[in-house]
Amino acid sequence: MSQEFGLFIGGKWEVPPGAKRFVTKSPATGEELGSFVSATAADARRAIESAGQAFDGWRRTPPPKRGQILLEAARIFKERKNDLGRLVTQEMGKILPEGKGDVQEAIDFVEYMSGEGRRLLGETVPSELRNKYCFTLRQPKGVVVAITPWNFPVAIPNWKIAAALISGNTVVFKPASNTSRCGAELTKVYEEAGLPPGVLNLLTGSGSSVGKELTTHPLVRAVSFTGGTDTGRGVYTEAAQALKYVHLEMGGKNPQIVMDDADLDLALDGVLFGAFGSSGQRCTATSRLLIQQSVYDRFLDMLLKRLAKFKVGNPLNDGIDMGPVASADQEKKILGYIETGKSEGAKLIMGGKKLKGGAFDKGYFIEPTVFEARHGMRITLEEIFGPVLSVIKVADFDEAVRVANGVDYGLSSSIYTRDVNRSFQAMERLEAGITYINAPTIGAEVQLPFGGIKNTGNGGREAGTVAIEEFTEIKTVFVDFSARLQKAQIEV
Ligand code: UN1
Repeated sequence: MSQEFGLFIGGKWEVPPGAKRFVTKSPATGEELGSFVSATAADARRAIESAGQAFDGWRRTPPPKRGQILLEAARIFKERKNDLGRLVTQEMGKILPEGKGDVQEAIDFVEYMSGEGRRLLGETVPSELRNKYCFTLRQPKGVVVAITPWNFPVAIPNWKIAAALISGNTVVFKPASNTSRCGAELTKVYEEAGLPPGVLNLLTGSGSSVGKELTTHPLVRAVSFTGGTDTGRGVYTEAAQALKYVHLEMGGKNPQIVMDDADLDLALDGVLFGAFGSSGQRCTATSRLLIQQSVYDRFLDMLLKRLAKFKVGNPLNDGIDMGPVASADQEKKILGYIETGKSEGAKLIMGGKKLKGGAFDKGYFIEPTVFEARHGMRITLEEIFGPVLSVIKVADFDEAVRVANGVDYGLSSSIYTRDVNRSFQAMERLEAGITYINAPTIGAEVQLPFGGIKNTGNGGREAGTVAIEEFTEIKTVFVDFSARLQKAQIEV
């Protein structure tokens, strides 16, 4: 099914003369999925300029009309949900129900944002003077850049693109290289939905070739980035010099706490889904399991029994619990962390190896891995972004909160308890942008804000109605209909 794609600039798919190409491959089978242009800095400039030219027309398109185009895009996404879900699974490696879930999350958000076209609310505030109105308007920023990761190759680009478009911005979209096919297919959906030329532009290729242009070009007003902390820090620093608005969404080291009064079967289902869904490659993945000591042995035993039956294999097949990790780089990094865990004295109690033999040899498969660890070891502090869970024994609720908060990240968190007071204390005390009560650390819904504190981000939120804050400027308007000079603050 491999196919050749160009860049999408100014409403046209084009292959620049002399363009270099790269391919994407399934991390499960090695099958080639598409060939793409490695965009250069000059291509990035053209994409930004085309977005700049399209801006005036798009910003003047009434938001409800923009919403209609989004609704049409959502309809096409729905029509193609199975095919796109399959593509996500093939190109990124998450199991098929999760591949389709990725597309569903995009559909949900694009539909939600289409309605925002009839809101984009401002505020009306009284004036201190007579015959004067004061209110605010939301206006687009201009050309915005969306730099997106491979772990949600359809959902996350849409979180950014749909919020940016409904707000009246034009977009340059740069997906992660290894999920370029998903990036190209979703761009086609917007093209077919009737987006005017230049409103959405696609650049494929490596961030090192186009990154500088995307973060510093004078026409770019905002950069929205989801990905690793090191890359995010680089984007932030470079864009800061050019005074761009930057929104960052980065790592996590998300804890699931299991108290001794929890429904343990429910907590078990939660941690399996949270830690090993998408092979642990979510920013929201459960990477630490904090168990209260009185139920520690029992819960760990339940976990290991279930994991022993876990099926790892081709993510397109039925009955598979976990697919491969997304790339050779991912595999190397995760296996490296497993070695780190062993060498710092964590006890490996499940998995820990690359799977070999037969079909496994064509891909990057790692066993679901569990360590008994002590808080403070590197594997309990750093984001691994793979199927590796650190289990930590805690004496009581206070220690659970202290350990949960004892990391540099703060995206998601979860507690299983039947004690209603405890659950509210957890809501208040866990340092994270998201807290789940009796549910795993993954599974955010699009109508609520998504994002984290500490090194997870720089304060913004995606999804929910607040998503548009990232992509709008507030204009304050004063209308004086007194027909004379009125002076605020001045005594008369
Ligand atoms: C991410 O991991 O980068 O809550 C996003 C979740 C998904 C989104 C995750 N709805 O796990």
